[in-house]
Amino acid sequence: MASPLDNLRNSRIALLGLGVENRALARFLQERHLSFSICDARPPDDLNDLEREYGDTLREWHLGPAYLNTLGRFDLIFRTPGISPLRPELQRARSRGTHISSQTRLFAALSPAPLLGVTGTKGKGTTSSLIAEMLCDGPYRQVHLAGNIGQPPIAFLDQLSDRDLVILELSSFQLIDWETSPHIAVALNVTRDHLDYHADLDKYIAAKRNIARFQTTDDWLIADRDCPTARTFADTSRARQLSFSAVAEVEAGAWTSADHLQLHRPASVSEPVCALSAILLKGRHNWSNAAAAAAAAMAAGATTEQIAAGIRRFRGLPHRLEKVGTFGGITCYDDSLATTPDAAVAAIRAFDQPLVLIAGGSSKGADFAELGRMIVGASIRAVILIGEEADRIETAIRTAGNFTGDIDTSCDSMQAAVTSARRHAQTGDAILLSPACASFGMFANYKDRGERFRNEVMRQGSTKAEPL
Ligand code: UMA
Repeated sequence: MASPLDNLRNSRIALLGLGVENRALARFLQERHLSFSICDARPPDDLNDLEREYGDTLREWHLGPAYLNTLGRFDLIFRTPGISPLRPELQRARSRGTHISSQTRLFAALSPAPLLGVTGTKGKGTTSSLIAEMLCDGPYRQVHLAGNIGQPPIAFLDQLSDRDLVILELSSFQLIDWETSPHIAVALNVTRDHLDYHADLDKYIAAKRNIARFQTTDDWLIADRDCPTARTFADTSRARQLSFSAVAEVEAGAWTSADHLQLHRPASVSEPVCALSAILLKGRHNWSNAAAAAAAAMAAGATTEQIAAGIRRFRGLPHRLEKVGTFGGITCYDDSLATTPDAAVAAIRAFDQPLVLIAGGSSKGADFAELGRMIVGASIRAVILIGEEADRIETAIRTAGNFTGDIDTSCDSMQAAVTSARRHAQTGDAILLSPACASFGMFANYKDRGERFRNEVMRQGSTKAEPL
């Protein structure tokens, strides 16, 4: 059988969408003197100097609105995650014999190191990073963290050996066409998301399910016992199973009791790992992420002490309930990664003090009813709504009941939103950016949105917040 590298050598290759992933793949191909073409919706002016960058290895480029018209001429297309393999143009190319792959799939086929994959609607980045922290002194020569978190793993393929471990944060966009599953798979909560990409909720769940679907009896699946959807992943996996819960004891895996994170090794009894107060991340949802990480690290060979040390060291990731500044007694939190209503609900739940919430953004077909109920029931002094979903969120709040706080839908910039939030907040309150929506339209991405929030908070005179 031809190896994946032989296949590359004998194929007319197109990189479809030249973003973070396919730029890393282009470098990989260039280093091996394998030529490729580039197709991208962006106009030529946005992608200038391609010839200078890729030299002789670049065969053709098809940029701008007609970039999908020529797909049939390639043997092998590496799609960027943002382009669904179910798009009609890709389906047509496939029916003519073109093979559709991706940077992550190629990496999975070539990696000598075992893979630990983490998926779920929210918490993937935090959980993956926490696992890496728990395993950094573990049984591997080196532990690498990559995937949707922003690092394409093909970039470090050459450094890997079978004594390493690669932890991959995997999105549904990446998993949708996987035909293998990682050795250790972690299925976090799965709720409604990305319905602008997937035809319906079942298709979104089916994409995520691929993380476990092709596992063998040598593998491990760690599923969220508190999520009915993630629990069903066990039905289609042949792997050995662990679970985690922030609500009740599990038979094998990790869970949180009233005051401790507990590990339950198979055929043993539960043992405490650390006090819940050692988890430096805000919110109960992060107890669940810590339990998921502990169970995954246990499956990957970490000792209880290594798991506890990882938890104590981990201070969280940017844009996830990150403390970014204070105005006198008012603390500001950037939770820009909360791009779904569920994530914003979890963020609001993490606070004891009154809040001024900044939410809204672009549409992903989300349902805001639960968020509306949460806002009405929580101690929220005001809600500042921005972006195209502002009206739908306001309607959800008004439908949910009698909201006694203010709703401000007049802000058309982050500057105006922070100014309004400051006007409404009182000493002891928190200002929370937790948008419940995607960022497109007003911002380049969630990072840009979070950075603009932080910059605006600093510009308006905040002092830098002490880290957690
Ligand atoms: N493009 C097209 N046509 C399209 C869509 C995109 O031509 O229909 C082109 C764009 O013009 C651009 C290129 O493709 O030139 C970039 O596309 P991209 O943003 O899809 O891909 P990358 O830059 O490679 O980033 C991707 C992930 N992006 C998406 O899934 C949309 C990044 O996740 C990920 O960090 C990176 O690979 C490394 O793996 C981002 C994300 O929002 C952060 N992920 C979603 C999430 O977390 O909810 C799934």
